[in-house]
Amino acid sequence: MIQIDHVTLREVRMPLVAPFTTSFSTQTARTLIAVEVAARMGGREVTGWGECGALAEPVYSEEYAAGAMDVTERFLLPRLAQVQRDGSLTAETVGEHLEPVVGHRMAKAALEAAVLDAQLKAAGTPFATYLGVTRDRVPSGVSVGIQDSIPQLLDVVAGYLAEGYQRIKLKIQPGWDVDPVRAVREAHPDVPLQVDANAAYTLVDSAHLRRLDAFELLLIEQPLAEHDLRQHAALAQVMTTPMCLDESVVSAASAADAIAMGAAAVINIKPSRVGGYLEARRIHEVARAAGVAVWCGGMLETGLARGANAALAGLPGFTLPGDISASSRFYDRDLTTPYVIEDGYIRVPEFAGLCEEPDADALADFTVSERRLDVAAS
Ligand code: NPQ
Ligand code: MG
Repeated sequence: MIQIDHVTLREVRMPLVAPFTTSFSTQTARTLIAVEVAARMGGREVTGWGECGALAEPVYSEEYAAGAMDVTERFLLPRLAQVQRDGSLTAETVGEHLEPVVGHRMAKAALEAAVLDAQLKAAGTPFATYLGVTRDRVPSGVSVGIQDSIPQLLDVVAGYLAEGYQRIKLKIQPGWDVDPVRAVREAHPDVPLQVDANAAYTLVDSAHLRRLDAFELLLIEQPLAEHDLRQHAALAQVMTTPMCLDESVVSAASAADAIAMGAAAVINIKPSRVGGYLEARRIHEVARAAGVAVWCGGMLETGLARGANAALAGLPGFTLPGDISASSRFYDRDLTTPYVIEDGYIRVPEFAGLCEEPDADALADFTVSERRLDVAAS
């Protein structure tokens, strides 16, 4: 059992190495909430860390960083304070205890991750061992934003391939799709290539989207809106490119629905989007049972979550390279020792817990506001 004493929520703002443009925004910095849980376990004090994937604005999903901070303080922590009184709090029970709070999966995921990190650190157990993962490294892919021109896109892609990335993902949107994809495919005939639309199209665009079938893509990710499962199934009927869902899959149940409806041949699993690593593992099981491939997506994580994503991607059903890039893809300076790409792979961490203790100076330099919340006393 774990007893949380207090939690510190930090709003962290990390400049990006280059603007990252998708169909829903152009970002020059990553604002996220870092969660620090100070707890006692087995009479010992232990600290766990997690990060909330919500963006500063609700443009990728309905959650946003300031809202996640508020819901954590007002609704999530009071519930954990309540249940830990009878000594039944563990990382494995956080999800069910927070179930009565509807939605807010990214906020819940950050809290569950911090409690799990504390629990595993107290036990001296690496996350990979906890998951039963034996792989010591996972293939690394990279997400390439929308660029100002096709020559600029070709330069950027060539740079990532030179760094060793094994798979290229191109962000697309209406007006930036067939031509850039063709240019990259013609420049790199054998490179594993996929596209991500972040829900920028509708079924009206299906004839246009079918033109992407000519480029031997691994998959097309989330072409249609989050709730459009039937439409994704209809589009999958007319495209040869495998349909992959991201925003639409928020739980094991929604994964099962999408698979049953023929809306997903592949699933992008993001621990933050689905409420945490434990639900992510359940989605892995659902997909594997259905013969559906999965890969680990990215939310521009800092070192507080990037290593744990690599461990998750070590599970057997993760058969495609994930968006688990080197820290340098987005950050000149990370909160922990940066993750580096080695011969196209990211190493699965061997340290206890989900992440290293963040560097105090980096954390202080990137923290724009913080709130300490007492739990044991509340
Ligand atoms: C995706 N991730 O697969 C998301 C989109 C995303 C790596 O493409 C700040 C700025 C945070 C942009 C989180 C990737 C973001 C972001 C996620 C984009 O759909
Ligand atoms: Mg995506």
